[in-house]
Amino acid sequence: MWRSLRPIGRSDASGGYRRYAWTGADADCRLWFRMQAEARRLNYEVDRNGNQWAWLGDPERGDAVVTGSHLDSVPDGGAFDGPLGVVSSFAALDELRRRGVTFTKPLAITNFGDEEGARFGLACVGSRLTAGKLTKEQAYGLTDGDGISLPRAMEAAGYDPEAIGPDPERLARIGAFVELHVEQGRALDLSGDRVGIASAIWPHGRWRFDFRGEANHAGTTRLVDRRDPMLSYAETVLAARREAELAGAVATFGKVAVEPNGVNAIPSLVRGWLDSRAADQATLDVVVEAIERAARERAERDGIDLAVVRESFTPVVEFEHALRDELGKLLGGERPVPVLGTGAGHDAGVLSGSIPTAMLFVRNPTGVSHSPAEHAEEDDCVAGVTALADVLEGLACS
Ligand code: HGY
Ligand code: MN
Ligand code: MN
Repeated sequence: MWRSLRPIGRSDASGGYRRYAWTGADADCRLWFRMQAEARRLNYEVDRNGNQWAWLGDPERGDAVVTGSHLDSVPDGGAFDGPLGVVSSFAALDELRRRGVTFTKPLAITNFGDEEGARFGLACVGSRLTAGKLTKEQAYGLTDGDGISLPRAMEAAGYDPEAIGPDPERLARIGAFVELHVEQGRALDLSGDRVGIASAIWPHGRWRFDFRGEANHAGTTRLVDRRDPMLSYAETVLAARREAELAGAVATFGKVAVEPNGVNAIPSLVRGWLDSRAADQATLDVVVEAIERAARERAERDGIDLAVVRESFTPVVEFEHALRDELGKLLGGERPVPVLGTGAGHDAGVLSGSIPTAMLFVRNPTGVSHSPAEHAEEDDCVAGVTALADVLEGLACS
């Protein structure tokens, strides 16, 4: 299964993945999902928001146990972030069939669309729409770097954007959603465990900083006559690191767009995207406000107009304790399974306000993620499948 998914959307140049929402690579991933579902004689469907579902049993019975993750990636992302959860879900079902269990509840495997927000800038679009945390109007306002809107992209991929919107009936039929994900950190590597359980997700967001200056000749314009937005941007990037360090938070400018982007032209516009996260909302607010203040002070000095737009935000998630502890009981062996927080967002986090959700993490020996170097060892991945099978058996076969 893993080998058949691996080549899809992989860049030969970087070895990373470019599986962006509603592109050809995304379509190929979706076809892969459908084939896996049909090969297992599961009832395949796509919901109004383009999320894929593979059902065992009749969803109308309700109280379904659902597992899955996402197949899309960040630019040049790794092979495991998302796909490990989807592949492990199918493998866990295969394991449960080998065990000969009897399901007493409906079971579904899902692929939530556009979790990374790499193309349209908003994280977890598929699950946010389903949970009613993103309205149809807001979704229609999303555009990619080429100015293609989300609805146009969905249409081009053969999906009807008119249908998108909240799906409370679907969520009402789910009793629990468990997402297995490669750990994006080294807590399990440091503790020597193969598998962990999530406790919480840090609040996190994405802010776009637009620094507008004045285009001019790089060779003939005196320094005193310049209104160079690149200086304000550079100062802001350094301020972001300073403020994050002071507050014990994280802040990253990982994406920048320059107009006209010519070597010998002072830019007219520099757009920088800030990703910032902290253990609690108050700290995150302090950090982002301090970064914006530093940006405004420098922009003032440089004669630059600054606009800051919050493009994505996810409040703190505390996973439901009952389900979290149920997983601990189902997996507890001679030593308890570690319970750990994370700074990474997930569909399970977005859905946690609507239905009981939980997460399983699989050891990542280097902690590296959102990089072609992301890796998990096969025996740890197999341990993840076994743990997921144990959890699904405990929840859906009791
Ligand atoms: O950015 C995140 O935390 C997740 O990978 N979408
Ligand atoms: Mn990710
Ligand atoms: Mn992910």
